[in-house]
Amino acid sequence: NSKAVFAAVDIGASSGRVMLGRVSPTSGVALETIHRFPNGVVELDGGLRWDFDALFAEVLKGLSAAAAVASGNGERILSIGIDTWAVDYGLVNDAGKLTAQPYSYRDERSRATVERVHSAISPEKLYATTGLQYLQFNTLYQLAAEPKLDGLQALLIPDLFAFLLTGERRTEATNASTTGLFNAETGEWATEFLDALGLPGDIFPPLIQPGETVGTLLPSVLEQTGLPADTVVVAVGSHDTASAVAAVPAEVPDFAYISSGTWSLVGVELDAPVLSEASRKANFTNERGVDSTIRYLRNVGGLWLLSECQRAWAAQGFSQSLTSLLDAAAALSADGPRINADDPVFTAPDNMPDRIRAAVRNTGSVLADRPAAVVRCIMDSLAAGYARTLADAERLTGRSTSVVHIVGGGSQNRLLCQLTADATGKPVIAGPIEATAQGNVLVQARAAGVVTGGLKELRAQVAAGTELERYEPAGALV
Ligand code: LFR
Repeated sequence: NSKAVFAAVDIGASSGRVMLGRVSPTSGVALETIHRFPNGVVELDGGLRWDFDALFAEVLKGLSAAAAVASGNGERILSIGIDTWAVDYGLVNDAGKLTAQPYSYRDERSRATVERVHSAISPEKLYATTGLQYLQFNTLYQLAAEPKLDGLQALLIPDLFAFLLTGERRTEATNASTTGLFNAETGEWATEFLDALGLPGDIFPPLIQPGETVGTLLPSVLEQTGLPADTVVVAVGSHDTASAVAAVPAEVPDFAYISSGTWSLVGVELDAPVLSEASRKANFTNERGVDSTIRYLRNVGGLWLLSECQRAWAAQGFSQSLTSLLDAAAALSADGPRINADDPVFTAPDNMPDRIRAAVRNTGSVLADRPAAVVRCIMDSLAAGYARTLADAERLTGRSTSVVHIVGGGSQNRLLCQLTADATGKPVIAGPIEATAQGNVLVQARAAGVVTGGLKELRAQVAAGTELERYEPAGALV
């Protein structure tokens, strides 16, 4: 009668990890990182791509280490849940082979196809059905850039992992909602758009909901990992942001959230999509959350700006720890220059400090040539972007919010959290850092019957298991 544990595969744009999640029905999720590995876009075959083969090898390595740890503890891994970034996909042929390493959304090939897609389906019509914010790299624009799709199926990145582990082809619904080919109201594929764009009707496999079982592991996977034969892959909020939002430790209904990592996803949770023209013009998205909720949010720039600067500085031989950089930035004045952190000029990799300096110059200001000044500019700009986006969300939904939860890597950035409280005028509750993995594990635990309830109950589990930090806005009476 070994104790049940869950494996979470959580891969972001800069690193991936395989974790073991132990869930107690009263004190939340305890995560143990079993294997961590780097990720990043690579230049390959004339494009910016993900080295999927290398990632899959790391996942297998992590799962076999997890199997060894669990069996050493007398524990049993009941299931595996997988989440990654959204939008991107790999093309698989009839024989189940990946035809190329998947393109990254940071590749610019889809820029050229946007107009063609919009001449087949107007942006107004696209939004009224899908409710998806316009981003040049949304899946439909990427698919429109493919030279050939006959006989191929597109598997979104987490679904591609699940397929290689189980042999089952499915599209998990929260991630399907980022394709631009998914109906926000019905939760089904927008097949009329597939037709209008001349895409094969079965370009995506059938939908699966978080909590449903994808399948058991292939014999070759059992052999390579040493996992028990009854281990299953369970669909979770496979879009990392969906898992993160499911694990926002909110205790009041009128909360806003910021999932802060490579990107910052800023918004509120709704029961039904907002598909108005005003919402389209403000470029808010209606992506699916766990339990068919709507993640009403906008992509704001994120810590990508910072990590790309650090990469550039390290290449120039400048290496100051992030902590001391942030301390130096915190000591600078709050009225320095700002940029629009969401500007697509920051999407591609390389030369980030130069691009930020150029953006500041375009606003008529000057940015000092010191890393701390650049870091301060990024932090002020992100906090301003968060405040602006939150105000837009309140206006467009007609709801006010009383508290802002920051989850993900950015929740440990004290400067960013305080600046966000100051800019929004609302208290900020920071944590957990690993919200995505927590959401992943909790959906599996619920599917296994270890925890029960809706998102409210899952969130109470997160709150019970996390030390949260609270930031009051400057000038507030506390
Ligand atoms: C965050 C995220 C965002 C999505 C972006 C690209 O990791 O998943 O939600 O807009 O990556 O896929």
